[in-house]
Amino acid sequence: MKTASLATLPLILIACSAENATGQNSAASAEKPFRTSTIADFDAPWAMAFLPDGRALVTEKAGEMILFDPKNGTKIPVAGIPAVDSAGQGGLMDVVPSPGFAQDKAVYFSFSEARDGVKGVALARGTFSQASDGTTKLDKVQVIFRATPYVEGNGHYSGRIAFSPDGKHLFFTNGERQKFDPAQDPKATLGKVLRLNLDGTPAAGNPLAAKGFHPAIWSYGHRNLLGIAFDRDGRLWEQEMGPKGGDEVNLIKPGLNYGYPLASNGDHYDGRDIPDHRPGDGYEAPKVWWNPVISPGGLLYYSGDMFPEWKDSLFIGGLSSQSLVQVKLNGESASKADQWDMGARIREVEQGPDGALWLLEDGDRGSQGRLLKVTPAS
Ligand SMILES: [Ca+2]
Ligand SMILES: [Ca+2]
Repeated sequence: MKTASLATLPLILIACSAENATGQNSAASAEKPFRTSTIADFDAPWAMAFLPDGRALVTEKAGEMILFDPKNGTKIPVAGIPAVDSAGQGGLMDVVPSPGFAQDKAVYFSFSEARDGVKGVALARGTFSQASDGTTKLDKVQVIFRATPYVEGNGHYSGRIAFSPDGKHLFFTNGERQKFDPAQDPKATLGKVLRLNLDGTPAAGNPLAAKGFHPAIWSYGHRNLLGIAFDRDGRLWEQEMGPKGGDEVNLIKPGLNYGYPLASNGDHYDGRDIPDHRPGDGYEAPKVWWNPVISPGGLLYYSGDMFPEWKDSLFIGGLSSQSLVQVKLNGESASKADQWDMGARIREVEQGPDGALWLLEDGDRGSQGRLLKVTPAS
């Protein structure tokens, strides 16, 4: 016995080194505190959300919603999604189940649409059901809110959805559609965070309605808002794609003006200057900003147990930066933490029921649209 184990020991060591040299744990990924597993492949996915039973709804930009079961990899198309205008940045966008999904089976989703020659982002709601043969659909689909106004162009729709922690309100983001000034226009919902009732009507008590603003507006002066998330204390965090050199994470408070296009730590892509944020300018400055930009595509507030060291952090999917970005929160302040190279444009970050992190790659510019699961390295 003793002789045999001594003789095999060098071989075992050699085998281990070879596996490390050629396997998935490359030198670069070995620095990460997590391992990344490829779970599925989608066609230009945009968003995902877990249902209470552990399955997930995934949207694809061209207009498909898919019920995905991580246990067995089954994909079932969800019927009943209206026609979407999938051009440029537009398409089928966010999907989030109702806070009361276990009882009401309601699913909220956003998409871009063309009407009378102009385009905008719409918020819709339908009732989820699955027949005994497995087919799945949304019934009674209704558009419950439309951005104001619809304009020409295919950019900066935003369209992210988040429910308040008490489940009574829906926050919805409307991008400024690459038109700049609507972000400061009190009558337009473009470039705004909106607070709605669950039926899509403007919530009572919104902070600027009495001043003549559109009654849905909660905060303004935003550009392209591709993530909103509540933290454990009920604070609302938002990320937006800023202009050149001005990506932001903001703490959203009611009635405040976040400055775009009058203040930004970045500048216009055509080279025109935008005054930087400075104390006393009347605009809310970002808590964290990036130059060069990361191109934030999706935002998650991490509350799971699988990565205890990640608690009270925001995670951002980076598009042009092809990265997963961590921002640590401490009360009302935020600071940059890690930024890991993922080798693909990351569009969406979600937390699974067990606290694993799930990522969706964007399907554009060489990225494949894979669904990735992130779990601890050891
Ligand atoms: Ca999501
Ligand atoms: Ca500037």
